[in-house]
Amino acid sequence: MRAITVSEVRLYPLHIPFVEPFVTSFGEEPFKAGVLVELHTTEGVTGWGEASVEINPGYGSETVATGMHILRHFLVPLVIGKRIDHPTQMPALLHPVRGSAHAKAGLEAAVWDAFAKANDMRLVDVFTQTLGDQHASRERATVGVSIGIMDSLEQQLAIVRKRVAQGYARIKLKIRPGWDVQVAAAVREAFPDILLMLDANSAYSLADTDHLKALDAFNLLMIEQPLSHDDIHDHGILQAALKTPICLDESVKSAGDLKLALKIGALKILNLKPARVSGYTESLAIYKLCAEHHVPLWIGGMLECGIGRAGNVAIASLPAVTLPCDISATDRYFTEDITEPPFVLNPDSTITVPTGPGIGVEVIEDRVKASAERWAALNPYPVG
Ligand code: OSB
Ligand code: MG
Repeated sequence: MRAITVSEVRLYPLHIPFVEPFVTSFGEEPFKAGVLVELHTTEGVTGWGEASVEINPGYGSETVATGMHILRHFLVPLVIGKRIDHPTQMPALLHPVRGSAHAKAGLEAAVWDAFAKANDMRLVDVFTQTLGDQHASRERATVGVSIGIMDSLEQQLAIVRKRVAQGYARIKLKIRPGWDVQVAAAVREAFPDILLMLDANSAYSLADTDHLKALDAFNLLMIEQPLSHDDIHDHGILQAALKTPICLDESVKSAGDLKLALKIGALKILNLKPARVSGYTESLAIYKLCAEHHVPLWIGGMLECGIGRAGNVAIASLPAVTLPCDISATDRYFTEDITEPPFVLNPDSTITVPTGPGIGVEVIEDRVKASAERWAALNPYPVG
């Protein structure tokens, strides 16, 4: 494999309007934010990565400002001038910086893309080469859709109807106290046969155990992250009381967290997001653990633009990803993405892995610049 040497890294704050607002138990995402990483190498290849930092320190604690700060002043200097023989060296290179998983994942993704392009390979084929031939891409990922909290049950049912008609393989509803049992009951009654799951984004505690038990009546595929983002222990206690399988999202930030959660029975299913676990190298380690231990696995999303989405589709196409993923078609999020072509939903509820080298989608530079300007014009805080 051909090594790459990093010569320059440019950062852009991201701002893309959503087609519909996205509300979770910790608030509303008014537009898609993030930091884009453009990485140049001395060999003349350009790689792109997306750091899924958010406007507020809600889901993942990192913001656009912390992402820009940590990348510019701490992470990027660790790779400038470095020769990288393989992208799996990235966690060791970035080791001096603790935390900042989303920022690290953005930079690591740009390195994977550049490395794949330097070797004229698709990103997914570099993943397979790293994992072993038995993990060849299925060329498409089976996908569902994540639906935000709505103002009324009627609106919620209407959007579920629309997404089911579009052909999504699984419906995920965001819940929070006051918007949970009655919503699950209404959607299950209207759609008796769909694959249905809920995502609480840490909105409950063990004191809600009896209330959450009521959800066992609705034949749910799983409930995602009911308890605190940093509490694996209590999920073990809750899982023992619930029939509905618990899926962890926020609580699993590394392969080590997953080993602990498996050992104490804190989950039956894993949502793997490359952004949450610091990047693709740790993601592949977690993927391998799930394959070895037969843990049902799916790939989650952070409402990514096409850059992050392409990487998510690539991982989601690997054979040990056994459940529908939170990767929807581009038109579910944006009227115009910053990459082309858009991701579309196939009639069999799948999204196809792009065929070009690296992430396989074209980054439209004018749109990247326009997006950074929109952030600068509208941003809620300066990013320096
Ligand atoms: O908890 O899975 C989550 C989006 C942003 C932050 C956290 C989550 C989500 C989603 C959206 O559920 C999934 C998607 O990208 O479609
Ligand atoms: Mg989640």
